[in-house]
Amino acid sequence: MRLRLILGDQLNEQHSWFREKNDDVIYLMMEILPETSYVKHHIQKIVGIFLAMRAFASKIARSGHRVKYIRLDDPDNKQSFAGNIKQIIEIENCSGFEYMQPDEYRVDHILAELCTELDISSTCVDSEHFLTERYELRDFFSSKKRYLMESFYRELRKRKNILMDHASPIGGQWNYDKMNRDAYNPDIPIQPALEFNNDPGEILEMIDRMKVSYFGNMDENNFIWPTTREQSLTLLQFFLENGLPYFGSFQDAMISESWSLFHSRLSFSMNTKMLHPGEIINEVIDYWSRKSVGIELNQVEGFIRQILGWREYMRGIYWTLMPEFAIMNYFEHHRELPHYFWNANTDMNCIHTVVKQSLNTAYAHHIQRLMITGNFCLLAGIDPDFVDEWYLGIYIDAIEWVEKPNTRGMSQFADAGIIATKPYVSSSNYIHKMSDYCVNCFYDHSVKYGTKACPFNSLFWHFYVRHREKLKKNPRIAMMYRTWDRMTEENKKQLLEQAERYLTNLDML
Ligand code: FAD
Ligand code: DLZ
Ligand code: SF4
Repeated sequence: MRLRLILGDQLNEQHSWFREKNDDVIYLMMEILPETSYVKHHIQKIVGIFLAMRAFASKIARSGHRVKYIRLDDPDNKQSFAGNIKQIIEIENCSGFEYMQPDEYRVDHILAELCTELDISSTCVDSEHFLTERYELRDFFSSKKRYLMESFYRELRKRKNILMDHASPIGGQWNYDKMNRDAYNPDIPIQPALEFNNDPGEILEMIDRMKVSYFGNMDENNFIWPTTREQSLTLLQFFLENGLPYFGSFQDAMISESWSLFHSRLSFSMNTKMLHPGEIINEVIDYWSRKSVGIELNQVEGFIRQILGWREYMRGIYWTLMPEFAIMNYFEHHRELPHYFWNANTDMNCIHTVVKQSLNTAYAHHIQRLMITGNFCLLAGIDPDFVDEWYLGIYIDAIEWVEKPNTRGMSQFADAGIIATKPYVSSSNYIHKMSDYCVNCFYDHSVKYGTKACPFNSLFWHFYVRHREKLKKNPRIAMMYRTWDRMTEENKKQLLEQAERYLTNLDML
């Protein structure tokens, strides 16, 4: 008998493991307390993973595979991967242990160590999910100075023949980002986000009974995220019809009335492997190729770049830089995360809106994560450990391999610029231009000092001034320092004093 482990984010029905039924194989899945508590999670994330795991186990069992599913409240649950695996090996008298390559460094180590303790053979196989190998990015950049996403993306476009016209990119350009920075145009209707109607009752009751600690809100009668491959495919179809036609143009737009605009919300389905990134790319190209649909190239390229480019790149960065990456803190920021990241009680309408939405849905789209909450944390000097913890806990799609490079790297610049060429910070100018948040804010986006001054304005300059030594050599920032140097001494003093007042009273904003 062989034992095959399936982790909570390895729900890949199309994996070659499942191609044939084998009486000699038991599949093991388990809900365990340490996985619910390595960080404090949003309730929807825990419910979503458990619902999807259970649906997956039932499905493979229905198709004839032998499955051992250990529930969180199972009296025989040893509450650890190693404990449960060893127990089942003994009960079933297994002669071999197999597992799919985990995506998280921590779990990779737990399982590698377990294998050294087992006295039966063990094998790690590919999860058959990603479009690149774990260390492909490291090898690709081994002779290069910088890890540029764009170079990796172009290489993958060529190698996989995606959006290519022989050796050239379709349309003549590799990247249409310059066309993808529009604020929302109210003439374009937004379809309400497609929500499913999954019953979370039994799992919610179990989570409470087992005293799992969590935060965030959810409708106790209805779990809206896809929990099966079929629902995920329905969401993909919904995105093709309603999101893709405008995806690129409005990917950086933010509006209060819509929590996902034209974004796909496919990250949870992909990160749990219910959907394969390659099939999403193929479906997008197929849909776009049907001439009658008439979708512009910039919408399609913008979307494919997120999946083929950013997603694969972030995974490669994670495996290249871990474990050192996990503790990087270039700016030596050490402030606590203000209370409003947990309850949305702040007068800053942008932070209030994004945090409230995140607490209600376990989701925020990319520019909300980067330019609202991430931007604020960087300007305010919050410790990246706390920022990481928050992002890893709150979002339904947050698995460390993709959360950490995005948070610590792209958003907090804690890696000193390995991922981002300059820190993603902005004053209220950008937020006012790309969103409607400032219109209903207690603070005035056009004011820099005084009681109504938008905190982003003075904190922006404070950030640049306090990190001048670390940033002044960056050619992309030189202009900022020239602008600062041209300001009057009185102006500079007022800005810095205003920022200091806000920093000493961060919890009051
Ligand atoms: P869409 O906008 O529809 O994009 C399509 C897909 O592209 C996404 O589903 C995702 O798989 C991929 N993608 C887009 N941007 C990125 C990116 N920067 N890195 C990797 N993949 C990307 N994404 C996660 O999946 N998990 C996380 O924990 C996570 N944490 C983040 C933290 C911060 C601070 C930031 C700035 C970004 C983070 N992202 C994370 C990236 C991105 O914000 C989400 O992938 C996206 O918002 C998911 O929503 P969507 O499926 O509607 O994406
Ligand atoms: C996120 C999560 C949670 C909440 N619970 C479980 C669990 O009980 N069992 C499990 O196998 N996986 C769970 N996961 C996902 C894992 O924490 C982890 O992120 C991935 O397996 C590592 O790639
Ligand atoms: Fe945010 Fe400032 Fe705009 Fe208020 S005025 S929404 S705090 S950027």
